[in-house]
Amino acid sequence: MTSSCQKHIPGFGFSVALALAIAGATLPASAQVAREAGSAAPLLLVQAPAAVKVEAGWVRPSVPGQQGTGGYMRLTAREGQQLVSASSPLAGVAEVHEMKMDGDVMRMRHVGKLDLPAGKTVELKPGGLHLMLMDLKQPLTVGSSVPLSLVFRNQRGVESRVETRLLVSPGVPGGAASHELHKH
Ligand SMILES: [Cu+2]
Repeated sequence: MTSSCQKHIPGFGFSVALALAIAGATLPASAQVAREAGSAAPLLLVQAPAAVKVEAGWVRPSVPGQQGTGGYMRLTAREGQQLVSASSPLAGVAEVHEMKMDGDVMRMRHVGKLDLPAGKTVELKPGGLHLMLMDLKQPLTVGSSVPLSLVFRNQRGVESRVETRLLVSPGVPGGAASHELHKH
C-alpha cells in the first residue's frame, strides 16, 4: 500500500446509499436520488434507465492479509456525468485512482471526481484509471464477485446510483491474463 492512498471522505451519495442500506431498503438498479434545494432530506424519484452503462467489471483476487486490490470496468454515460463516489460492503474504502509515469516512476493519484463525457466510454484498466478497493473485509477469491455501488452526478446536480458486481478474476475475464502492471 502506498502512502498516496488517502482516506476519502464519502460524499452525499454515499450517505444516501448507507442510510438506505441500514434501513434495509431495496433499490431498483438505477434509482435516481435527488435533493431539494435547502433540504437535507433525500428524495427518491421514479425509476429511470441507468444514467451510466457499466460493463465488463472485474477485480483482481486478493490473498488473506492483503489490504487492497484494483477493480476495472467500462463506463459510458448517456449524458455528461461525474462518478462522485463508490462503495462496496466488502471494502472499507473504494475510490478512483489514476496511474501515471512521473519520470521513471509509476505513481498513483486519487481522482476525486471522474468525468464521464456524454456517449464516450471511459475505461478503467490495469496501468491506468482503476477503482482502488482498500481495507478489504475478506479475501476476494477467483470466481466470486464483489457488489459495488456507484454514485453519479449530472450537470444539473442530480445524483443517481448504479448497482453492479465485479467478477473476481486474475486478468480481463475471457481475455489473456493481463500483465501485472500494478500490484498493491
Ligand atoms: Cu490504486
